[in-house]
Amino acid sequence: MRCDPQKADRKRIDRKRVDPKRRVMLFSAGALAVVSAPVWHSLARAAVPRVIDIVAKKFVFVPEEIRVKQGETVTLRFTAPEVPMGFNLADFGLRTNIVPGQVASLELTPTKAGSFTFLCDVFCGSGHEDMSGTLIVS
Ligand SMILES: [Cu+2]
Repeated sequence: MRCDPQKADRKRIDRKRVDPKRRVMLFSAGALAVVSAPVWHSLARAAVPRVIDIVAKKFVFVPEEIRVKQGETVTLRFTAPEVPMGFNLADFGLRTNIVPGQVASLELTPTKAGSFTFLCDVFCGSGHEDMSGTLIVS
């Protein structure tokens, strides 16, 4: 491909024709995008709650102990590989059924610190009464 000297001159002239105000605006927009990128990145990360996977098995929740910070939003994600179960965290008014083959989710933002008991509230067999765990909010 040959370089057309007239075309190159035209390009040079076009570049000089860009309004200086527009050039400042474009530069400012670019600078703002670069400067704000880390802020947007951290906001996007903060908006996605931490996921805590909980498996409800006969007759235990795995893990039995969940630790979260007060004010931290987390997603509790449940599965039950064997039989239908329930999850009940009465202190925060949260409960769900956990059905084999499905994933149940609850969002939790603890507003108070302490140690709270959660339990299975769907009869699942001879060990059902002892099926509980602890949420520790610090
Ligand atoms: Cu049960």
